[in-house]
Amino acid sequence: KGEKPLFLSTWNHGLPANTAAVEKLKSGGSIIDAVEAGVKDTELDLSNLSVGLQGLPDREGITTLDASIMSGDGSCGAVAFVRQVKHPISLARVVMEKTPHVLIVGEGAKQLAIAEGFPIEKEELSPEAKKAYLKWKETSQYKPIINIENHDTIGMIGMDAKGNMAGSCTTSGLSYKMHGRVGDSPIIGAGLFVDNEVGAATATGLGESIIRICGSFLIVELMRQGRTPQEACEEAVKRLIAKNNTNIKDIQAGFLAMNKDGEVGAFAVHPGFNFAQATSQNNQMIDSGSHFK
Ligand code: SD4
Repeated sequence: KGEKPLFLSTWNHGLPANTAAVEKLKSGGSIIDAVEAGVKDTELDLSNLSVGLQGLPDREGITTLDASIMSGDGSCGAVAFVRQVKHPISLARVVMEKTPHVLIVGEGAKQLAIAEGFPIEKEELSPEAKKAYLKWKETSQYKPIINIENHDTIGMIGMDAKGNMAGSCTTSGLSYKMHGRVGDSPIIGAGLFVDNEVGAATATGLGESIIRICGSFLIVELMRQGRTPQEACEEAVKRLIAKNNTNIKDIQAGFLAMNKDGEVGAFAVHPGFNFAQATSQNNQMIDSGSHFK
């Protein structure tokens, strides 16, 4: 059915991320190397205000990062509420490969980064983030705005030519969140889930709404029961809407999925969600369908 290798990544920055992932595979890297290299590209993208240290800060003016990585054999690692680390995805990989744990947060994650020789960056907002933060402080209104300020998390899922799957997800989370808030991206099963026997899924959008339904795990389990990736994504969106019904017009969330045959699916609550799909020859943006039109 589908072509392998195959990569799916959220939003426009998914294009260069997919390119980096495909290159990594071509140069002999593993599928885990590929999904790490892919989103590292986004973590360095200064134009992206929702991923990496250039991301918009929380209410206190501090940028804190969340990331997770998972392999199709069930190995996984994540970090949350991390400061001053440029590549939280690589730190998540350290958690997966070098510790007996799955999730390490905050100061402990920074200590791990230091122990592993990660550079610790100066805590300083980028000029663009600072400008946006100061403007936000004038009113300090917190309301998640769909598809405008909170839409740039990168979630990537991929499969190599042999059918091994992996995924990665990295974000600065929602802008102007409460200090210490953690979203879906570092929560295995919410922002990311991968199982070589079935398929993989990742999420973007309002993390709280995604955690509530264990979105990515739900999609993989629906595929295990025989749904196509597209049907599974649509069902997850339906479930999300049912569980977040009171304020659904303010909530955007989108899901990406692939199964082990290389079939793909994508669906969102509202219009505006797009993703990049790459094989070794091809890399293109696709608009996802949505529940509300
Ligand atoms: C979060 N899911 O922290 C992230 C935000 C996001 O695209 O996906 N933006 O809730």
